[in-house]
Amino acid sequence: MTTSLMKETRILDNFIESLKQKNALPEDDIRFLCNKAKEIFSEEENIVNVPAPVTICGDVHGQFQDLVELFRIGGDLPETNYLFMGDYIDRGYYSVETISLLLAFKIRYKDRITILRGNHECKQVSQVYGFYDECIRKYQNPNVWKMFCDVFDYMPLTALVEDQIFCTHGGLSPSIDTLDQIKSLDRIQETPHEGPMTDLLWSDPDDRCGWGISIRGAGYHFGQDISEQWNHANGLKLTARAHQLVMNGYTWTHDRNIVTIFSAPNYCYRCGNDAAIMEINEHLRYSFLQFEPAPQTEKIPESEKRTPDYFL
Ligand SMILES: [Mn+2]
Repeated sequence: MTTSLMKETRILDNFIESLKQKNALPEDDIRFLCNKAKEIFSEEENIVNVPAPVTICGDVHGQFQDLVELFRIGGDLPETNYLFMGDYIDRGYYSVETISLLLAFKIRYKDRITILRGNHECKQVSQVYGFYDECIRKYQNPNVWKMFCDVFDYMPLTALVEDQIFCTHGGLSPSIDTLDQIKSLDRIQETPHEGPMTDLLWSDPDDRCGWGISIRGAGYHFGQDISEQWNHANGLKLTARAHQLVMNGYTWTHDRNIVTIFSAPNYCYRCGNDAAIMEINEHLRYSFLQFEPAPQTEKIPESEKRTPDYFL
């Protein structure tokens, strides 16, 4: 290992240790993290090929103690490989620490952790749902928020586990029939208001057949016929996604063509739901690990608890 790499490894290990103690990093350290993360993300394709075994995770939403609990339940990096499907920020009280730790892990063990973009990882949403205010509260200026938002534009949109499990934050798109169409999207940009990239981050499965307008204001509803056709046409066993609160932490829909995984227990510190992660072993067999909220070491003030918005 070269001296500079050894130095970088030491710096990152220190960041990770400090973050695990729930200390937000100074602005200069965040700049270092963001620059490195951008370099790594920009080398990744729109569809990241992920080997099994891997543990697939859904929304985290700034619930930092619960993310630490997730790693305790699921196993530490780099011994356990992880695939996160977006929505690291907003809602919870510790978005800065959450996204910092995930980026530090990405830089330290880039082949062991895949980090996809969620619909919250953009300026427009994170300005309104908590991340912006948290950055101002912790740093007294918007620099850190801007740096993170810049990184969000580089995050990959989807992943493919062993060519058989397709993963994305929201769901499918009427403009996308094949995986090849995702590969050709120009993703390095702010999430647009509409179009294929937006649909991947915003859509939801629905009981009704075909495509429907989403009440979220972006993306679409898609029925079981769409999911079956998508998985069949692309040789997939399953499509995994996050994006919706589910009380058990995971739920099957569309005759097991779709699985939803949600990894923020007691979402918004008040929904009373379990969280789950999905372990995929080397034979592509899956099992779910459910977990409850980590004990809060400090009380979240009522004023900081946000009302859950099931549409985002
Ligand atoms: Mn979401």
